[in-house]
Amino acid sequence: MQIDKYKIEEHNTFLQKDHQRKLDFIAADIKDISGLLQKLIEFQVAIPSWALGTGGTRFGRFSGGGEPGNLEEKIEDIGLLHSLNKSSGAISLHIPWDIPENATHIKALAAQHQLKFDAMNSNTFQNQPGQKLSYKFGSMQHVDKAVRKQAVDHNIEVIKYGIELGSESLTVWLSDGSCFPGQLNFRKAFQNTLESLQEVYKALPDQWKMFVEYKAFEPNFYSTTVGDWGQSLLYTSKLGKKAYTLVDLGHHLPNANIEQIVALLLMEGKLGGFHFNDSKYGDDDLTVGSIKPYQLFLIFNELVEGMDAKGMNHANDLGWMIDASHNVKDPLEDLLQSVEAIMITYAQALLIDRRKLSDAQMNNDTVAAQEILQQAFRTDVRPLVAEARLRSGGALEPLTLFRTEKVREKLIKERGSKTVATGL
Ligand code: AFD
Ligand code: MN
Ligand code: MN
Repeated sequence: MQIDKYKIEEHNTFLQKDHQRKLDFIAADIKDISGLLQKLIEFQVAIPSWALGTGGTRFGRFSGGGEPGNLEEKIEDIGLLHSLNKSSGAISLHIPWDIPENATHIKALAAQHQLKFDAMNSNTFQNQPGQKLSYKFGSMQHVDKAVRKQAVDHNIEVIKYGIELGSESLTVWLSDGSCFPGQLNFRKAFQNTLESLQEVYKALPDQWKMFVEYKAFEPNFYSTTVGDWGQSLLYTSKLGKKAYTLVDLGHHLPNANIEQIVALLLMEGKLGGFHFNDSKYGDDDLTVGSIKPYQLFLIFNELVEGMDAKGMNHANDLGWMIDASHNVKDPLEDLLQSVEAIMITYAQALLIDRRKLSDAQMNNDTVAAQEILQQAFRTDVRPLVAEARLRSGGALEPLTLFRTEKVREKLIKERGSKTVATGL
């Protein structure tokens, strides 16, 4: 389903006066408001094709109904989100969960919804029906060369799908590792994985990037073969210029200083992109900004500062994507909240007085440095984000409109209440 343009206009007209009052209030304190709004307008966050259905745990799954049953319906759902917030103009596909059988048709459908194809994701953490060899003991790290080759071939196939769709990056997340001490020779596992990644790297088209995602634990509980940013950086450094480290916010051990990791990867030119989510305990895949909004702000502070220092384009030079799971919320509502949280945080980071912060650092003025950061963090930038949306043709309050338009009810009517989207 789609939301008619006039519904968005009606909604905006109704809220306009109130919005303008709030915008005028904050605009009075901002020097280059049109420059700032332009950055917000350009910033797009990709939605993963696996986040449109209800997630689950190993204990159960409680479907919410009206879930997309195929790739076309997933594209329609993201198109709907994008028409509301104008900030989610890209889709990230997971193969084989979402094989584009007819690439021309899928490309045209996405273009109709103004969506681009972001990173392609491979899957060697599950066995697929009809698959010859098992990934039970790993894929790219496997002791058996035939299993490693199967994983490499799969990744090369994913690249081929991506080329057909106009994607320009591949994300490799490996669940490889071991569950018990002694199970694995760490050095051999690393070498095998490196060799496998090198094979895939060779198949990358020139302008493509390869993202190597790390994760501390799970599904393996003793060791993970790409377990942290240091290990990912080792692989990507050895692979070459087109290989980058991908940071998923939920993939660190508790209290890791993610903002420092981000700053250093960026400095080394090795930060490729992000999987946004939030977590309390582990890889919880909760709504972005719902648990540690200040940490997210500190990360964006490093991103903006680090990208500006290198003259990078905020919108295009890194890959921005959500990676979340929705066990109890409506996935579409959750994604609207997540994108909003990212936009708010990005806007706050843009407000930081860089010169003053740098002076405070040079003078060892800890108190001033903290004040400068918190001044930006405590500013209510929601009217700025809403104004950027308004100027791009989106809704002032996407979530409100989603509810008043009864989108989920309509999707359930269209698709039924017992639908299951592909994914985890
Ligand atoms: C995993 C990883 C990785 C993977 C995704 C699949 O974060 O990004 O593609 O979830 O659902 O935890
Ligand atoms: Mn991820
Ligand atoms: Mn994850």
